[in-house]
Amino acid sequence: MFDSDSPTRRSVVLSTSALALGGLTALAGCSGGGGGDGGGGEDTATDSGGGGEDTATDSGGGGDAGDGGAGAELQEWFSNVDNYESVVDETGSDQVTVSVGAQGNGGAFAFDPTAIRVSAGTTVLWEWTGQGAQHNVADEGGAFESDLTAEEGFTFEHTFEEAGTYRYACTPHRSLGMKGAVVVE
Ligand SMILES: [Cu+2]
Repeated sequence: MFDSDSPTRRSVVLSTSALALGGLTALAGCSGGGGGDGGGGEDTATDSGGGGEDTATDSGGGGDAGDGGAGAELQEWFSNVDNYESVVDETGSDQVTVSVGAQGNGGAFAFDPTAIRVSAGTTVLWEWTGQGAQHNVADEGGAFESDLTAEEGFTFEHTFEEAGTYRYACTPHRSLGMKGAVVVE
């Protein structure tokens, strides 16, 4: 019984897997083509103003984003920040105000604007809303750090003389996504 049955079964299995393979191959062919279309983007660099060499700017890639584009670098920094959309261009302003304790990240745990682009020599003034408990402003690289306070109207300022990308966070709420960035050019 089984002896006569098994060749049939096997051939069924074989042809099924052959079909499956065929299907996979077809799929792979499709997605390969699609990827090619999407990845070609030479004009993606306009998006972030980064040094954008050629391909790496594409968001999908795990590739070497670290090349120089501030955009890709910030994308990762802001991966757990729910109020980040883009870098707000404030180049040409002498002073820019960022509120501390703006709505976002599940409460008043955000900076607003989250990310700004300024010219060298610009002073950034952080102003506390008084909401969401105690906050501070602490640069990841140690370039500046404010007091930790919940006082409404408290201010802290820093003048950015050196070009670069400065990532900062509120120390107690960093893990909630209370993060910001200043891109100085
Ligand atoms: Cu905070």
